[in-house]
Amino acid sequence: MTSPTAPGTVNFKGLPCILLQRPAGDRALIALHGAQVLSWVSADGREHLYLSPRAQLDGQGAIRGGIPLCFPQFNQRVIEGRKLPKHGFARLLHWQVLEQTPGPAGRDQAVLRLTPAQLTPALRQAWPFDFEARVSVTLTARQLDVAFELVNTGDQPLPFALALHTYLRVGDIGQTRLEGLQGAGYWDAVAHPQNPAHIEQERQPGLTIEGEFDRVYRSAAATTLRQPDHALALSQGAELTETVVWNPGAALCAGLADMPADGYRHMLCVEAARIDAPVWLAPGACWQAGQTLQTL
Ligand code: TA6
Repeated sequence: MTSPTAPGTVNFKGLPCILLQRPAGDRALIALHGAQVLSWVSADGREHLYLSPRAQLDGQGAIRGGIPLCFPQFNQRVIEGRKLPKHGFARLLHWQVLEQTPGPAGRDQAVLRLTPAQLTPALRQAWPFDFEARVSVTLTARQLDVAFELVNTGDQPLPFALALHTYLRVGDIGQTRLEGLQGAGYWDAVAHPQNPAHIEQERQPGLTIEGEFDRVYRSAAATTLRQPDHALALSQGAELTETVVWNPGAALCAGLADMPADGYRHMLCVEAARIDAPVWLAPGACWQAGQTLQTL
């Protein structure tokens, strides 16, 4: 982080960002590009999010790491024939700062906004809905909350999917375990890439990751990420009906230009999502959901 670039923002490797901080030392960094949280450090100095050292930070493409926002489409799962970029456009666009709440040590909440004014003509044509999207990031002791809110400002129902594509930092993926998904149905996108309707049931009380792992769990239940020296509790609103767990594994990671070869060893995505049944938001209606991360 270096000198301020615009009122209320800091410059992180060329990207305008908002810095939240608390007296005890907790801090979070949010890029205006994508309204993407890039870093969350708790008061003990521990970084909880993975940001690839090779992430593209030119404000043009998707940033590999932190908490990308996938909206209004998840992956390549087109809704109603409206073809959009993979994972939608929200992570590719510049968001406006709507509010910043001052706390005793600086700001501890920020709200960013996206409206159709930020869309290119091609995106507007592909997705001709009127909306106001807001992302609120709130920092409290040992906890980070990311909330997404959407208002349909148009006069036709608006369909969308959503994922908070959270990249959690881990010391070693081989010593990491994710608990809380036992009993949930899931689609294994590695084993059955063309068939999201192929549902299996999770039997493991704790997931361990060996190789590429890409599953959409039909679960909004809380999970716990356990590492030898630390644990993190994750929860999500009931409207976020799926939890996606993703790690590219060594082979796929080697082909990702914005990841170092060993990057997969230091991250696990645990995503709070709404995928299988997109939301249809009525004109004038407002929809809200979020994810909470808490150190244990
Ligand atoms: O959420 C998991 C996933 O959809 C994977 O299938 C994988 O493609 C990942 O997201 C990352 O996508 P990205 O476009 O950011 O490379």
